[in-house]
Amino acid sequence: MFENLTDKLGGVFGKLGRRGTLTEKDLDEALREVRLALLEADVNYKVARDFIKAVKARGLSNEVVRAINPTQKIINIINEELIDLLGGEAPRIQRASQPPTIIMLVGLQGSGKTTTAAKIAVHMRHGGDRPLLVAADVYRPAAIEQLKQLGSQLDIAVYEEGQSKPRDIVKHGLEEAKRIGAAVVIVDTAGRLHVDDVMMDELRDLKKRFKPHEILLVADSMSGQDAVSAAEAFHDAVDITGVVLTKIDGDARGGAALSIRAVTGAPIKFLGTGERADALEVFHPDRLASRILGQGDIETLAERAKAEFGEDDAKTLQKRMQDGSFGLDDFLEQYKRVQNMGSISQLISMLPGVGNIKQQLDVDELDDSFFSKVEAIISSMTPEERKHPEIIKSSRKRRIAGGSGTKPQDVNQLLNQFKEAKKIMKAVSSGKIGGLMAGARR
Ligand SMILES: Nc1nc2c(ncn2[C@@H]2O[C@H](COP(=O)(O)OP(=O)(O)O)[C@@H](O)[C@H]2O)c(=O)[nH]1
Ligand SMILES: [Mg+2]
Repeated sequence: MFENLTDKLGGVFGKLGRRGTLTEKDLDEALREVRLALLEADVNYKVARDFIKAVKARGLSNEVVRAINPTQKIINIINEELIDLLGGEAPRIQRASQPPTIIMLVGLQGSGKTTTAAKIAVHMRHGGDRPLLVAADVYRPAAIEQLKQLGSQLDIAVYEEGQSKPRDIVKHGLEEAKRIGAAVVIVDTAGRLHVDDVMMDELRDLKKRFKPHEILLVADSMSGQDAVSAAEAFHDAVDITGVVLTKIDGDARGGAALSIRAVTGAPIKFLGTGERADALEVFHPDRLASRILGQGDIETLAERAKAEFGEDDAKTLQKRMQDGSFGLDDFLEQYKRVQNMGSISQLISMLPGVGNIKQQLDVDELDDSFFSKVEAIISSMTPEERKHPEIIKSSRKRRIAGGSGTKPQDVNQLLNQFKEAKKIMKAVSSGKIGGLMAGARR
């Protein structure tokens, strides 16, 4: 989502990097470009102005003038200010001293409340708490149905009583939570297309009656400055305790995401990164800042790898890589798992320094069609061929290409990639390249 901003900032830093020393004029010029990049990314203008002011004040201080590498120092300052803008490390979900913990989700229609309610329920269950979803969006029957469906898909209890009063639904929902021993109650409320008084009154009423431990604003980061003004309105009405930014997997410019925290003062707690129920990330400002500055996010990548591969699998895999018994079957399976970790373009953007080469890689090309081709080719091989790809010579290549609806060149390419991949695996698993795997197993 922050690609353009990352590119622009990379350009500014690149220019600065060519200078030996940094004058005030250089700094002004660079910061002017940073400000433009922020505005172009749709960052609220006041937020951008204050940000530049803060960076400049520190940039003119001794810490920079005396630095051995002033450009690096400026990048570090921008990094720190970005983390600050994003709100420092966010506190976790506030717990009730007496369960259940009540989490109320608020936000405009379509922002992703219902989806996020289910995601948070999954997240809490993962942490060992039994969740209950409460359907308090009573204005659209489809909304209740949607929550019920998510609940049954994910095997999470849902409390609903059709279109009665939200305050009654929540009251009975809490009784239900006690009955079934749910430690967390997540209330999905009604949203409107625009901020309106009736909706806000209803939310105020729910807040007064039930005193939720968390009131999370669900904000669609694709909707730009509208999301920022809606956030202000919700904050004025119910004092939100945190923000969930959804749809950051989209290609919006991302500035809203950077502004909401500054405008409301409420911490960002989660990021929604896709439609699936597991597409929720705990928000870490330092990681996002690092991603924005083109320095990647190895920590998130490693966490996802760990979640997808698990510790035991990783060990088995490592062994097979080391002793060379890793075949194309394994290759295909790993491919599929990597796909589960997120889209290739998402994963690539988490690698440090990849911003620069991203244009050269036709990343979109790498996504779905690439995977289905790989899958088709491998499926057309015999088990023997998968285990010992070196036996695949030209006549076998032609047969496989025919069977998978591809060209012999495609088969060739895959075999070469596999050979390269195997070399890398061997190096990684024998500890020559330790970083990523070690991270994944932490
Ligand atoms: N790509 C993407 N889509 C999302 C995300 N969160 C929600 N959505 C989609 O946004 C649409 C509206 O979501 P919904 O939960 O019904 O919004 P609500 O009206 O606020 O309850 C649905 O199509 C969701 O699948 C996200 O993080 N990424
Ligand atoms: Mg909804």
